[in-house]
Amino acid sequence: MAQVPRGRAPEKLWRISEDRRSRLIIALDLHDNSAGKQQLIKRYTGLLDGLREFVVGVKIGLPLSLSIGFDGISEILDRFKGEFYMIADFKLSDIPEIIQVVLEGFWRMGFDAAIAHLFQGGVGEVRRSIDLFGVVAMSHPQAQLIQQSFHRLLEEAKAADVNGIIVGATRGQLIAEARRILPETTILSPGIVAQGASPAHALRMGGDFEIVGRAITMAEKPLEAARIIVEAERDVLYA
Ligand code: NUP
Repeated sequence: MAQVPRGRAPEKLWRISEDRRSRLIIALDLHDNSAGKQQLIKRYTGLLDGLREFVVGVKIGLPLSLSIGFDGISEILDRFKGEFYMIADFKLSDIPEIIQVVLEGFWRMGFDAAIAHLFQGGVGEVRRSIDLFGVVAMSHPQAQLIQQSFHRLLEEAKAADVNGIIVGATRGQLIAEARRILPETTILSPGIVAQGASPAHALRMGGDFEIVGRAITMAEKPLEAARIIVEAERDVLYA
């Protein structure tokens, strides 16, 4: 298995982003047991089909796994991994050996990247089969403990040579600080609209990509919601 070089920028994500002139990653946190699996998969693939024009990455975690199972996720990956950068967000926080095994499993499924915590230590020891993003600052207001360790986690991210970091869009000053300390690192920021940050705010503060879930997935017109966010991003990027 080819290994991802430590610290390398997530090339596929940047390439798709440049082609689409977008920095939007969708969080597909859909959890629904109201229909059969195949029906749900059809509904979700229909959503992604429609969003192709604006979205560059797809973030998948436990909610969707509970809804359609890992087999269902594999179907989605097989169909869309050529078109989107696929991120497994299970916020791994285990010993390095186990994280390594999990990354191999994700790689086999077709994921391009995974998100892991850094506070447990040892992420630098993990042999990577896919890109790895480390959580440095979370978006929710209760993330006090993590926030107190912000600079320490940035050091850990640097030492572990992760391929990018997660800094909540609700924490603009921390995005700016992360950009100052790690100028080359790719920064992904969740927390847009549903958690209070406005579209493109994270980019203005020095972030690179915006992760958006409910503001799109629960919108009456998801394509329209995605378009509004991407247009705000383009105003910042190509002004
Ligand atoms: O700090 C974080 N905040 C956050 O919301 C780190 C995350 N990975 N997320 C994820 O981003 C969260 O699990 C969800 O999938 C997404 C935000 O969704 P929404 O608030 O846009 O619906």
